[in-house]
Amino acid sequence: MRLSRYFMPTLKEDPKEAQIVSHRLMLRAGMIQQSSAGIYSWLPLGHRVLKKIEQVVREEQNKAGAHEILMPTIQPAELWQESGRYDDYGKEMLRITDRHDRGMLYGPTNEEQVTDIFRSHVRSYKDLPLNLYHIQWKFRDEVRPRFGVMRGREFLMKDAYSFDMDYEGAKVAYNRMFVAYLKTYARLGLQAIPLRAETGPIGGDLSHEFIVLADTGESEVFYHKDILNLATPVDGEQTPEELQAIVDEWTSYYAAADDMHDADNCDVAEGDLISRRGIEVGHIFHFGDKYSAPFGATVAGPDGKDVTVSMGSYGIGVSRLAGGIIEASHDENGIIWPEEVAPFKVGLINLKTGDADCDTACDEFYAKLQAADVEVLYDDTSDRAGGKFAKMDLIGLPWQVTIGPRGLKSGVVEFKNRATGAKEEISPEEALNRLVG
Ligand code: P5A
Repeated sequence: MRLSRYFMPTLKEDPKEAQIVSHRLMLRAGMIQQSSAGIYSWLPLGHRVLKKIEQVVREEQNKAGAHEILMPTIQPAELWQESGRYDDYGKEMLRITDRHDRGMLYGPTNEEQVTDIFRSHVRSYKDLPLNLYHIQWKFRDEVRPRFGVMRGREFLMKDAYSFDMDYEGAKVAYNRMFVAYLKTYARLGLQAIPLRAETGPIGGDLSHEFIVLADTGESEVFYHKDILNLATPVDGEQTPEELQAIVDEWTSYYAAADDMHDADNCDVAEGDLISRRGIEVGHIFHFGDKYSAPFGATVAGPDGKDVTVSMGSYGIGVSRLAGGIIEASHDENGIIWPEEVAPFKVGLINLKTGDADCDTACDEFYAKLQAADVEVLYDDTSDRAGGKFAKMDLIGLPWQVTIGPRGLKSGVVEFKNRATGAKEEISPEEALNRLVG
């Protein structure tokens, strides 16, 4: 992409409304624009990041055997009356009336909708286990939308729903999602801590939150320091026993949110207990028959008798993650994207646009990167060099290649690693080799 043709409305000054670094940097990098409180448009750079996060989440859900569907944002009130949550949800639910005076709502979550799909089609234990997920916008009329996309009113969530014959099966589904989450966050360059959690309005008796450490996080967490040294589970199909062993290992260390932490009865040695703030980037629930019972979601078991299915739901805050990753990965100059979610892999800076040799060298380098399918943002504008460097650091692409008249004379380009700041002078061929593949 040529920057001269791109829509990336960066800001030089810090926007006044932004209280935390991710919100400030997302606005400054031209990733998002507020539409109303807690509701945002995603501009090209932000949209690329959002799609990349979504794709990582999708790949790990698919690997875990979940099937992607797409349910609507607008749901009929009847479904929520059937589960009894229509009244419970209160003001957080955005209620709408259609032209026939039918009660509708903008979905804050999809337990009811997916249970309705299930009961319409699944009849036999032979069709289980089943896990259906979608990546869809949600609306919750939060009392205090704040911190940009971190606590929005409209936000993108991945929500998966599992259906099993009994608790044993549901526990395997739960563990499989737990392990998929650990892999997902690791691919996103994040270190996530699972915490035993309250189930709140989703309900159920078993629940974990996944927390990413960041000073601006909304929850205080207490954890055993060694939890940060655990290895991410490896890829591959795991047996129920292997899944359980991984979950047991990760939950054997102490980790609790402040509302679950009891300082007087916590037996972690003082030097081992760490307290930090964190961002909730995922939340998983086992709730058994809370929705399947009122919905009559049953299957015929091997003996022909009907069994009410045991369910769980599993959420990841996809749009929140865009902010969460920035909270975890930035410096005083801007964002530092992990490669998996970077909007482009490399920024190409033409130090002297208008200089015939520089333009030719940059255009050729750009063409070669494109031919090799390397995502590149090419600053071909006539801005001054200082401005170009500052902008590239701000938007945080993992690699920067700078081509200028002086380097060209000695046959080198400058190759910079955004994360470490390390700069090397190497030949254009060597730079290409490092970026391709
Ligand atoms: C699990 C999936 C649920 O809604 N039902 C379907 C269950 N869980 S949850 O904890 O309420 O939300 C899941 C994740 O969504 C993100 N999230 C938000 N992101 C941005 N703005 C918000 N207002 C918001 N609310 C929830 C969080 O990452 C949460 O873990």
